[in-house]
Amino acid sequence: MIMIVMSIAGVDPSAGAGVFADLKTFQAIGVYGTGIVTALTAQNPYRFFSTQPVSKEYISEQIDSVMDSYEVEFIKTGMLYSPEIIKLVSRKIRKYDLKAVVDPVMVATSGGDLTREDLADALNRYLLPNAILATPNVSEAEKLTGFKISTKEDAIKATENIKCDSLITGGHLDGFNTINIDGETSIVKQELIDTDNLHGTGCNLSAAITAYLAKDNDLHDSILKALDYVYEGIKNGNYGTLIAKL
Ligand code: PXL
Repeated sequence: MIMIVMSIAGVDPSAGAGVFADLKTFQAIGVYGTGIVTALTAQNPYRFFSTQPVSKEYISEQIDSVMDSYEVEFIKTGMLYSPEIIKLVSRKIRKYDLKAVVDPVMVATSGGDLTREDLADALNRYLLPNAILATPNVSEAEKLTGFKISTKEDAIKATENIKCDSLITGGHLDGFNTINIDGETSIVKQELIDTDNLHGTGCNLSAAITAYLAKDNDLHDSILKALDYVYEGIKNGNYGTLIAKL
C-alpha cells in the first residue's frame, strides 16, 4: 500500500523549492504526495519577485478536502506566510492528529522575504509544540531561540530550546548537522559541497524526512536517510528528482 503524505507550503513556479519540489521528493522516495498551497510566489533560483498569499479560509478548505478522502498521517510544512496561517495549520494538525515535520521557513535562499512579519513567535507558540520535528537552518534556529549560533556547541544548546525535537542543518556550520530527539543529541557531519545551487534544499530535506517516516522509518533513521538524499541531490546538481534510497 502506498502511503499518502501532505505538504503545506508555498508554490515556487521554478519548482526547485516549495510544494512542487516537495511533490518531486515524495515521488522519488515512493510515497504519494498531496500539496496544500499557502501562497504563490513569482521567483526563480536567482531572483525573488513577489508573493500572493492564499486566504486562510481557502487553505482550510484545501486541507479539509484532502483529508476528507485520504488517510494522511505525516505532513510537512514550509512557507506559512503569516501568524494566522500558522495558527490555522496548528489547529488542523490537532484536528486530524497529524505528525508534522516543520521547516520553519522565514526567508528564501535567494533572499526574498517569504513572510509578512517575524514569524518566530507564532511558530514557537502554536506550531512547534504540535510538531514532531523542526528542521531550522542556523539563521532560523537563531530566530526561534534568540541564541547566536557560531559553533556546534551553540547548536546543541539551541536545540535544547526549540519546542520540539529538532535538526539544525549544518550547511552554515561546517557541515555539522545537530539532531536532538527526546533530549538526546547527536551530530552528523557531512562534507560541504562547493556550489551556489542550493535553492530548495531545505524544502527537499523536510519533505524527504516526511516521506521516510511514512515508509516506517523511525525519526532518527528518517533524518539520516533524508540528509543523504539531499546531499546526493546537491552533488548531482540539485535536480530535485533523484534516485532515492527506498
Ligand atoms: O526554501 C525556502 C522556501 C520555501 N518555500 C518556498 C520558497 C522557498 C525558497 O525559495 O520559494 C515557496
